[in-house]
Amino acid sequence: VTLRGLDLDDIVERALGGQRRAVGQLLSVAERGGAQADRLTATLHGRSAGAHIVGITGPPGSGKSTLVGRLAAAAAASGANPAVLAVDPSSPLTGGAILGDRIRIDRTGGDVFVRSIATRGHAGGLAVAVPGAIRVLDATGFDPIIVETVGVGQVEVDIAAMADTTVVVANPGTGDAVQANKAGLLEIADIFVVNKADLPDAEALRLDLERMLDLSHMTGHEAYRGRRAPIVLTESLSGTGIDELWAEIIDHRTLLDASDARRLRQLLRLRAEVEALVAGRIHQLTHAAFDSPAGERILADLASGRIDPVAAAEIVLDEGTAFRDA
Ligand SMILES: Nc1nc2c(ncn2[C@@H]2O[C@H](COP(=O)(O)OP(=O)(O)OP(=O)(O)O)[C@@H](O)[C@H]2O)c(=O)[nH]1
Ligand SMILES: [Mg+2]
Repeated sequence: VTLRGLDLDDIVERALGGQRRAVGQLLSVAERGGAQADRLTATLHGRSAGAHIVGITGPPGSGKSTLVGRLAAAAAASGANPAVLAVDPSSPLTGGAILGDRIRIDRTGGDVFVRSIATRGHAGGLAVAVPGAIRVLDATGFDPIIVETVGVGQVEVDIAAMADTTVVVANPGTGDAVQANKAGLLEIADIFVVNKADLPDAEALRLDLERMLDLSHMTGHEAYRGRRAPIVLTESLSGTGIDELWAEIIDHRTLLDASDARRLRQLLRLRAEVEALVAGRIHQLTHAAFDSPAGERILADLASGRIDPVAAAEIVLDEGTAFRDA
């Protein structure tokens, strides 16, 4: 199997040897999906170094990219080897925003490895492409892996499911606390960041968040009921509060490591990835079935009333592989 004329195994070897260009090529494979991505998964599964995965989510424009650039720089300064994955979960419309992200991050992140991935067009979507990309970065020695996603509905909850530590970003004077509450973000946040704390009412937002957390008893991932998510005030433009945020992330990591929670989260992640792979395959199988002569017969039988839709679904599930391979 080749990647633009290059051998995948060769690229894997060079990526494992630390060549960043090769890492980038593997990320492209994971992003595209398909047979090559499947082979990459088979090659890299079992080579996980157990990198800490930090998810950063929040509303558009809340300063996530600026924050992530600072955070990655702080991680690197402490001796870690961070990578940043900026996930574009949505439509071609936002495609341009990501390039902007990359430029901003590069400016503050120095030598940090930064990569944007778009998941439109990927058969398994975000739920397959992002774990694939994380697997590449983990196996090739990056730790922590910081995943930035624009907060658009369900996606941020999905990203939280992929992270060991989820950081939810909010801004003063925006009603973000109420929004976060409505979107179910209070439940998924392990750490809150009030970014743009240089703006008025940052302290008021902190109090709002504290009150909501106290009232709702929603304190981070389920395994941590009883721990109230810390709230860190940051000014990403100047870098104020970033060291404190990095310290809170390390604290949370230590907390996870001290219990079974880290392993449990890993199992949940793998399960979610397999579920997404199965869903993707069933999708493909169904299409293949109806594009085949047998599928046309099923449709004709449905139309004439010889079989009902439930029976047709059973036939596709039972014999779909044969249809596909025919
Ligand atoms: N005043 C102030 N502005 C900030 C701060 N952090 C970021 N900004 C500004 O907020 C704007 C958005 O910053 P980004 O880092 O692109 O925000 P984002 O959340 O990544 O945006 P999207 O990826 O488009 O959702 C930029 O103009 C930043 O300069 C801060 O701490 N204070
Ligand atoms: Mg951004």
